[in-house]
Amino acid sequence: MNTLPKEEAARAILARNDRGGYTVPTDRLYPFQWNWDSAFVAMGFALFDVDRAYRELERLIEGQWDDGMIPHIVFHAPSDTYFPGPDVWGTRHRIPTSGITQPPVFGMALRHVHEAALATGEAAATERTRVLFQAALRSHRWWLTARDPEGLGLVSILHPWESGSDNSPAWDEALARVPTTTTTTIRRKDTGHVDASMRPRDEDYQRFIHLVDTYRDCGWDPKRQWAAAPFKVADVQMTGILARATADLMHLAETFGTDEEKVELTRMHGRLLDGLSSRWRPELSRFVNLDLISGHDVETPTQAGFIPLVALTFDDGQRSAIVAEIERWLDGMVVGVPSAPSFSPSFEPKRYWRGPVWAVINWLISDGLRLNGSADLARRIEQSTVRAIETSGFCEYFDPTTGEGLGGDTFSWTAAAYMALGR
Ligand code: 2M8
Repeated sequence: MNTLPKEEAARAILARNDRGGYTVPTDRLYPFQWNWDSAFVAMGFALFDVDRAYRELERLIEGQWDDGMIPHIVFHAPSDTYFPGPDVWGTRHRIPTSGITQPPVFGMALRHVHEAALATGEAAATERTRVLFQAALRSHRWWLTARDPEGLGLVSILHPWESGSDNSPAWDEALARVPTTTTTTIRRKDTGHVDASMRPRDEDYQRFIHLVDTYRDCGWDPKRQWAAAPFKVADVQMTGILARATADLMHLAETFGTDEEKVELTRMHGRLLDGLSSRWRPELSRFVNLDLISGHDVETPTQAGFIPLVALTFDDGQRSAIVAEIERWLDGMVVGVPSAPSFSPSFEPKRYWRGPVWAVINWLISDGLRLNGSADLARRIEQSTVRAIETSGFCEYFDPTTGEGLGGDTFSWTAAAYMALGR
């Protein structure tokens, strides 16, 4: 295997962001353990240090709630460089955590780490995977009961932060219904670390915190939150990742699951694939979210519309349509896939999830393209991502029109993605 020109630098970033078995996304801007960041980081570690890869997942699970939810942030150690901290969330978990979740890449990462362990002969792998498999299964049960109580086969987010794509134009209409009033005093720290023009706006933060206040007032009880939520969107990115992670757990269940668990996972998987398939829109050549408050499709184009590639097997017609649509989004860009296409009125090439390119999103899209037999486009996306990182550094994200690196630097998931996509 060839060594990448910046492999050592990538490993050094993971070492530098290590806080004792878990990795912060980057120093100061994000000083805690984030859920899906850690899952990607674990897959990066699996390439050269399987023990450390397991450790990342094990430390994340220290924050898992009794009802199965894996929180979006685990506050292992105090820091005053991020808002909102544990006092705002008020979740009263034994280790302080936030009260919402994030995309369940965990199950994908677990299979990945387990297979790396088998390949390297990591002695304790079986027992470690067994424990983490149970944690993942409990979290998938939580997803389907707490976030699809109506049995749509689609899981919903109750907060844009859950999606991982905080200020995506996909949320604009639904978020506009959320009041800007808050009982918590907002003391943003992010704009002290990076330029405010790259971050969500103040009004977004007011609505984000209004939602936190609302759910904290529900005592973080999933049923009460579901009933009270002024923001509820069935998300195809989340459902696609959950369906794929469920398939990965089905694979692990062959070794680690009981017969009942195998049946349970197969049912979950079928339900999610049915729900996901119903969101394909042939006239748009992508999948669309469903706003459960208005009952309307969310047709705003964002990267989320392609993520179901990781879970579904497309027929030839669907595959060539989605490939052509992704190619249209790449047209004229230095690096793609943009989080919103340049032809969209919402496109802002430098502002967070409203246009920039994220290496981990490209990781998912290229993985899904490969699964669906489109290796050429997958390779093109991987190579342009690796090139952008080599040119501009291990930044949080990239301007698709110039390739410029933006947001935080020395970013953990960008380092992990570099090693994974460069191979
Ligand atoms: C960003 O989100 C956090 C809130 O979770 C923030 O802006 O404060 C998103 O890019 C999210 O996807 C990511 O997990 C997190 C840490 O990298 O930062």
